[in-house]
Amino acid sequence: MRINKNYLSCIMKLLNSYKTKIAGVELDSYICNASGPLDSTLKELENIAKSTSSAIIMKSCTIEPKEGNQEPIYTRLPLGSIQSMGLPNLGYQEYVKFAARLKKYNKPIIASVAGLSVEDYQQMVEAFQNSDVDLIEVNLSCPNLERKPQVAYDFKQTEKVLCKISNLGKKPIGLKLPPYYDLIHHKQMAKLIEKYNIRFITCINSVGNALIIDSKTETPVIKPKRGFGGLCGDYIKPIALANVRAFYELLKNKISIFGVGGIKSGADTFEFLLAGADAVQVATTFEKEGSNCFKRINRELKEILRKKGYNSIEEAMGKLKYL
Ligand code: RRO
Repeated sequence: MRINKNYLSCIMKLLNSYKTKIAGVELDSYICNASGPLDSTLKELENIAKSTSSAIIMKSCTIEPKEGNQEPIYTRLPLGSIQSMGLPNLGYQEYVKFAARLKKYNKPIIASVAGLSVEDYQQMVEAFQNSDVDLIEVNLSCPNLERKPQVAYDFKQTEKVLCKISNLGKKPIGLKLPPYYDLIHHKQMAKLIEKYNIRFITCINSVGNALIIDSKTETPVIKPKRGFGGLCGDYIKPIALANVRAFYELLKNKISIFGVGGIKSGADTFEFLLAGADAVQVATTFEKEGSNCFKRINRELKEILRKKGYNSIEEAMGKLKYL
């Protein structure tokens, strides 16, 4: 009987060793999609639900449906992409309905809200607090709206939003943050995160207002904002890692961290794990490769962990060694 119990506990340990949690919500694996590509329609979200993405993260939404920016808005690059989608989405009420339809897949559902005003954020967070989603990611960092600066670069404006959204219900709230380049900014944001009981963060959104020029045509490669758009992929991985690490050092054990930016392999994922991410989101690689990428990256990560002698995700989390 005792042997059986031990055997059972070993099996359970093994099964749980690749699971993780974001703000107390269990994810079956370390890897899921990111809000952005291929997650705007119910069909796309069902495709994610049926894949091995460990969560279903929905496209950032606004109060009213939005068509997005004028084409061309997305260009693949040798090491990633540049895009200025302009928040194309069906309006938040559709995503509230989608959450109810997606519940049957028994996978955490994460809403993403991107208000055009403080009141918008409040209205949408309230609606998702009363919906079937498990977590609410508040996008404070879309770089692609004309005349709408990224909220999270303005700490006063950020506080106004947090003040309105932090007490609307029990579902954990997270913030999708832009890349910060100075350590004082991580500190300022960390203070607000603690003050308003933010339970998770997503680091980082695309690096905003990058410019890629095609020397043949002598033009930018995308049209909106005279070619200024969000840079994604390999180009931004070091910035994403630094942001994950900086917030991990400031807030470890207090919040969960999603890493995102340039994850295309198990090796990239392992770096985010060492930096302190509780899970990672995949955007550019998902757009390029489709939903099989989640399985492949997960397999590669498990292989790296096995080769290095780590028995679980937890064992390696945050364990960056210093020189
Ligand atoms: O839709 C977009 O243009 C977009 C959004 Br909402 C975002 O958060 N980040 C980004 O790079 N693009």
